[in-house]
Amino acid sequence: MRYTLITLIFIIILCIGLQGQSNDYLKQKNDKIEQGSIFTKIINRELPATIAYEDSEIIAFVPLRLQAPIHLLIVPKREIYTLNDASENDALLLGKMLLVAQKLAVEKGISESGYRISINTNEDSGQSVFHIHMHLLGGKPLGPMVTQE
Ligand code: DGP
Repeated sequence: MRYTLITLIFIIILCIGLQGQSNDYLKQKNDKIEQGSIFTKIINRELPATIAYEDSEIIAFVPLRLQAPIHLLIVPKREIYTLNDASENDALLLGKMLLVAQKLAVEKGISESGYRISINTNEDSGQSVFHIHMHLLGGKPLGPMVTQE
C-alpha cells in the first residue's frame, strides 16, 4: 500500500515535470483552442487584418502589436496548434512558409539589412495564439535573440 502510494506520487510529479507547462497556461491554451483560432477568423474574413500575402495554403498579415518596424505573421490556413504538433506531412507547408517570409522580406526591403523569423512554441516562448505562425521581424537592429542572464 505504502509503495503504491509512493509510486503514484512519483508518477504524478514526473507527469507534471514532463508536461512542462503551468496549469494556468494549459487552461488558457485549451480554452483558446476550444474557442477556435483567431487566425482562422482572419482567414475567413470574420476579423479584419492588413493582409500582405495570401495563397491557397498560407496567409500573411500585420499583427495587432508591432514588435519591429516591419512585423508580419506568416500563417498556414490549416490549423496546427504549435510547432510540436507539426509532422512529416507538414514539411512542405513549413518550407513554403519560409519562402513566403523570404519573398515578403524582399518586398518590404529588409532582405539585405536583415531580418528574423521566429516561431514561439508554448509557455516559455510566450506563445499566445495556438495556430502555428512565423513572426517576420526587421527594419531595425533586432539585438540578441534573448537577453543573456
Ligand atoms: P505569439 O505570441 O507568438 O503567439 O504571437 C501572437 C501574435 O498574434 C502577436 O503578434 C499578436 C498577434 N495577434 C493576436 N491577436 C490578433 C488579432 O486579432 N489580429 C491580428 N492582426 N493579430 C493578432
